[in-house]
Amino acid sequence: MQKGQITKALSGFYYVTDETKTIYQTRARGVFRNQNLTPLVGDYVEFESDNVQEGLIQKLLERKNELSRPPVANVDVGIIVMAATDPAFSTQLLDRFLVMLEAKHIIPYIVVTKMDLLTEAEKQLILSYQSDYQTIGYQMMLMEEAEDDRSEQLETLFKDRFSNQLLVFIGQSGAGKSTLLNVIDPSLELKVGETSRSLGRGKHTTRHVELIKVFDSLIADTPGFSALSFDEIEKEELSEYFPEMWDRRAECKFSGCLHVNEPKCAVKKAVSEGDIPEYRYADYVLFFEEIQNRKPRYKRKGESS
Ligand SMILES: Nc1nc2c(ncn2[C@@H]2O[C@H](COP(=O)(O)OP(=O)(O)O)[C@@H](O)[C@H]2O)c(=O)[nH]1
Ligand SMILES: [Mg+2]
Ligand SMILES: [Zn+2]
Repeated sequence: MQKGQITKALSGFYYVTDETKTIYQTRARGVFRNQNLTPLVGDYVEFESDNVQEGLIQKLLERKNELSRPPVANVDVGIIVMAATDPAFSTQLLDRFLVMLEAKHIIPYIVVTKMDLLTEAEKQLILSYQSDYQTIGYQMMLMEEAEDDRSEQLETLFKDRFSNQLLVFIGQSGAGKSTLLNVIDPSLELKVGETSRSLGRGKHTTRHVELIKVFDSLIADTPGFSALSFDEIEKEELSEYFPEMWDRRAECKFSGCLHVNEPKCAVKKAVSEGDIPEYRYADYVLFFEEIQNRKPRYKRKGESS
């Protein structure tokens, strides 16, 4: 049995790349369909093949995580692209992305674009956010204006931090994702200023997902998280996805403290003393209420009652 990773899915074929970087065109065993299992790009698989044109995937290995939009498994890093302005910088949107990545055990990395459009005073505000988020433990890179510096900055980032990682790009339309990817790999020739579901290389059908190799990383060619609701998160687990709150939970009076209405709460104390920014806590409460008020879900197939 051979082992590899699915790096592209197209028209019922799965392209599996093995350790030697050889790509095999394979199909999935019929048994997956009966078990309601769909191989995803990013899956590690066992397959059998006599030649690169034909092969059969026999087994899907366990997934670390999976996204539905784009349909990708085993994502390591989520690069959140946030514009400093146009569209306006929003800590609430950033916190939403961060929670979604944390819940999937994907390491967030924040890149702020359009710094060149800011006044000095506006720059100071972004720098204060950078300091807040780095204190929590998140990396936040502010993009230099000059094209040359940018590509150097990004090449270093990719080679030092993202080697052998599977990445997805996340961010609002207009945030600068395509622009950024073009700087990282000019051969992508992505159109900028266009709203498109895909990052835009080649012909796309809805069944087409491909991992693009950039330096030693793989990038999913479709931006992640088009839906921004917390459907899969329960309110009791939400504080796990705010690292600065999770770290303080042992100091709360009540075990299982949700940091909302409880007295002697270490999180609320940290907010009042300025150790946790008020906007972070406000977003926590907002998301908490969103989860609490969401409509009961219809039971999914396979869920017991
Ligand atoms: N001034 C400035 N404009 C930028 C920057 N990055 C992207 N843009 C512009 O923002 C618009 C949207 O960029 P695009 O890459 O298409 O965003 P996407 O929707 O996230 O892929 C385009 O007009 C880009 O030229 C930047 O760092 N500075
Ligand atoms: Mg784009
Ligand atoms: Zn608490």
